[in-house]
Amino acid sequence: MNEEKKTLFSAIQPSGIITLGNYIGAIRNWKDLMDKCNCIYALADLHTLTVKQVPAQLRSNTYELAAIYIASGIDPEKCIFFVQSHVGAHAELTWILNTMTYPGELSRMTQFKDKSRSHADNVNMGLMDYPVLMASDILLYNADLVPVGQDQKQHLEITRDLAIRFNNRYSETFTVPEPYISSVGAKISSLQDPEKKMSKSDPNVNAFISLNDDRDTIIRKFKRAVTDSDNEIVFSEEKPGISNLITIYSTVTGKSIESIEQEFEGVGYGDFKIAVGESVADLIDPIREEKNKILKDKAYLDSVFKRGAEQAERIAYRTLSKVYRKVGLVERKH
Ligand code: ATP
Ligand code: LTN
Repeated sequence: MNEEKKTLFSAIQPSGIITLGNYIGAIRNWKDLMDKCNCIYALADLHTLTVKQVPAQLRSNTYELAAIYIASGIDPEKCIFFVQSHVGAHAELTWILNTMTYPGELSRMTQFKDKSRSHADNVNMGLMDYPVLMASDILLYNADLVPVGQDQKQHLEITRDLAIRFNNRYSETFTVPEPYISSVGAKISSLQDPEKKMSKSDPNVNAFISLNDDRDTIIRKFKRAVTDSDNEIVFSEEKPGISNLITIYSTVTGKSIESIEQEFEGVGYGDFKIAVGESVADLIDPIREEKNKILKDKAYLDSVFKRGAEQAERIAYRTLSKVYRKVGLVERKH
């Protein structure tokens, strides 16, 4: 780790095949930050257990997500890249932080409320405790920056509160992290309900573009995307459907919103939707093909996980033993 560079931590849950929203809101920025920061990227598999998972599916989603990270340009030689459950310190720090977190802080979280509604048959303690595990992920590495989409901002606030609370109670220990949320693309909406975020666990497959979708599927989903009644390609809060498509097109092509409005002046929604679909397919096709190649070599992925866990563990356990000492637990002698 280069001491002069800032440390950055982020993670995605292997809870399904990732969407265009995850790519634009998270992974795309990770790549750009790799040369500027010491980057640590995790596969947050423990977080996925907060909702019911099919065990074999979870395992295969974890390999899929790892292959997608690499196919998207996250080079495991240039960052620390690991599976959360391989480093025990994450669960251990969660216990300590749980003793300083209040139920009221967790029960008011938007994600908890949303998921309690969508998984009403399984509102478990882990679902409520999700942000504390996330805080542990970040604080173990003393991350300065955490690149995430808009939906995770609240969880970053709890993380900051817990870091400050611990530092005040036991003396300076944790770095208080800053969220890094890009101005465009931090919230990509569902293609079927622009008021909702695009989510990989949406039961309606037409609501999201998955990184496994082929060109025809992508274009078909964009053609079916819900838009507003007028036919003008203009970005506006009153037109969330078309504005979402403009945001996607802008982030994927690098063109500004104004230049897109000019380019498509007088063009109907139908043609614009095809243009957005084509541009997204151009982005996703090579990533999907590369991902499928990488996936064939499980031994390679296992070796990446092994090395990443060793690197992460060294940092994480250094922080955890400091925490254990500060709260008064007796040190284990080796
Ligand atoms: P799930 O549907 O299983 O809850 P998710 O699709 O919301 O999952 P996460 O694994 O929770 O995805 O999020 C991974 C990253 O992607 C986070 O940084 C999150 O902020 C970002 N992200 C998720 N959805 C979007 C979206 N619609 N737009 C932009 N960023 C997003
Ligand atoms: N909760 C995150 C995934 C996640 C994460 C993290 C993100 C788990 N641990 C630490 C940033 C830092 C989500 O995006 N749903």
